[in-house]
Amino acid sequence: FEKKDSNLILAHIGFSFFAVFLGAIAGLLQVAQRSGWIQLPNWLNYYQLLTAHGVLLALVFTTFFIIGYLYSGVARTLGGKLTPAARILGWIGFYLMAVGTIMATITILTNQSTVLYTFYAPMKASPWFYIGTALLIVGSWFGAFGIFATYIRWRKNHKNQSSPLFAYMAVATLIMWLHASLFVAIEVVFQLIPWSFGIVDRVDVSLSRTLFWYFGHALVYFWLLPAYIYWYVNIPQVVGGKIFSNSLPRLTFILFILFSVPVGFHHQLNEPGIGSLWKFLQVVLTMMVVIPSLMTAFAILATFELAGRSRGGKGLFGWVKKLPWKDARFFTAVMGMIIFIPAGAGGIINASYQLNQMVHNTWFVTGHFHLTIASTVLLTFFAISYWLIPVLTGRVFTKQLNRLAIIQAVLWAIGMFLMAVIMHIVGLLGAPRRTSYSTYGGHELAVTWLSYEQVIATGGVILFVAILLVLYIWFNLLFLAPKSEKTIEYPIGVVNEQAEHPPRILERWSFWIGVSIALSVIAYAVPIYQIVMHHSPGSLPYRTW
Ligand code: HAS
Repeated sequence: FEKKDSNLILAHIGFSFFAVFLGAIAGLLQVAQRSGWIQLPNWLNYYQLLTAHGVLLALVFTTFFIIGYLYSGVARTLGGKLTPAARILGWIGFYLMAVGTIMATITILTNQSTVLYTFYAPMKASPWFYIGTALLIVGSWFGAFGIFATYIRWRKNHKNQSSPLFAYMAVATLIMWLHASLFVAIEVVFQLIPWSFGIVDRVDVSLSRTLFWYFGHALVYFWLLPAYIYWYVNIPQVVGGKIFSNSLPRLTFILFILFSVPVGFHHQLNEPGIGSLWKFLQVVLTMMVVIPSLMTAFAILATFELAGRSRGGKGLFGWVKKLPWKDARFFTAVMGMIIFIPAGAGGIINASYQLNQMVHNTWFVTGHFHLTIASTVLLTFFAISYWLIPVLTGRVFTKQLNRLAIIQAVLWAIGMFLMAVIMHIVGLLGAPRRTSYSTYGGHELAVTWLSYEQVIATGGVILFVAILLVLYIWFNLLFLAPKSEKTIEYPIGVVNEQAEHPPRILERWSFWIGVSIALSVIAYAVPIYQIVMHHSPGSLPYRTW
């Protein structure tokens, strides 16, 4: 990388690590409080810690890391460097996101924005929290525009060619992100900021939650798709194999552009004010968004099998042994993939209309997203960092660091087993999510949850130790590990020779954006119209705003 590019990428990645550090401390303290292990001082409360944990890890860490990673792959695959415009846009985006994060974090730490990471109205935060989150989102748009600028330059110079897979996937991810995040920006700018400044007295709660979830489920794919990019594009090189197909991954990402957005009601299945027909439609669309993940499972296994066989693996499963299990860049990510199998099954349970009545707002859901974002995605991001930072700093991911990274991944899996799996079980026994320690006056049912809570907190402690390990590895890779004499390879997989040429239609973005908007209009136009016309109790009649 040119110095100017590696500085930009390192700034994003480095900032994201800082968020991990603070977010993990908040996580440890809140789980210890909820399980009755500690009492918090007067100036700190459980919900405040839960807000910091969610905002810093789920919103801040992910956004910075993803933009940094996407910049790296786009620079690497589209001519080896970013365009000057991309660099400028990238830095503007970085500073907007950084200032926004600092503003939001200060208001959380001073207990002025204890509204959790979903910031549902009518819980009200300081206006500076909303302005901070708006800056985080708008900053990420600048990052996206920088990537588009580099992509457009490449397309101009390579007429009638399919773009490299990494760049294609980065563009698809960001198209989906722009579409979805526009709606949370509308919620924040037109509803929450005026309301928290006192310019309007009330907000339409149903509308604000609907706008949030329009964005909110696509958000989870904004986290997942970069992990899929690693699985599809980088890992084949790490395992010494080839990318299985050149079209299937592109189709997968197109399906995510189409189906990530019109599914937000599966978070609102228990909410009044939305007709069950519309909820059912979105449940069906949710089942559609499962398909590209099943395609991914197939393609990744095929890639691994081809790699294992090319290394001499024989028989039905002999190829599994030939995979580089001792390489943390592989092992850590595969741990995430394996966890995604039960995690995805949990998602399908959540999405099943009737079953959602059982699990909604219980610890089952918290367990689900600790297996998805906090395991599958996070472990994949750890694996990425183990080669990306060396590429950027020129420092070696030594054998000793590799060994620590493998221990880290094993600890993570054990910690998550104790925490997230038990959360699923106790969730089915009725334990609610998002409540501080309570025995509910010694209620018979609530008392049965207590022993599970001890196991969950133990898992939390193990996860915290694992986070300290990863922070140690990152610190070494950034500042201490020995400098390499050779240039460190950025692993980009090569497509299998037998793979077909991708159909041109897969890169006609305007067409897919059009279909995506049409699907969202079908899924959302009528219910939003109904919410606005029959505004929820306590909110302003639509006519006055
Ligand atoms: Fe979810 C709630 C449904 C995926 C995150 N989800 C959440 C929340 C978060 C979240 C954060 O329908 C809580 C939001 C809140 O605060 O209220 N989710 C789904 C469905 C999927 C799904 C159907 N979720 C995710 C992902 C997330 C995530 C991914 C983060 C990254 N989720 C829901 C629903 C709710 C929900 C409801 C609301 C619940 C409620 O009532 O509040 C699907 O996308 C899942 C599909 C996945 C699969 C798995 C495929 C497996 C693969 C692994 C392959 C393995 C290999 C191993 C190759 C079908 C791809 C190789 C092995 C070797 C040996 C070599």
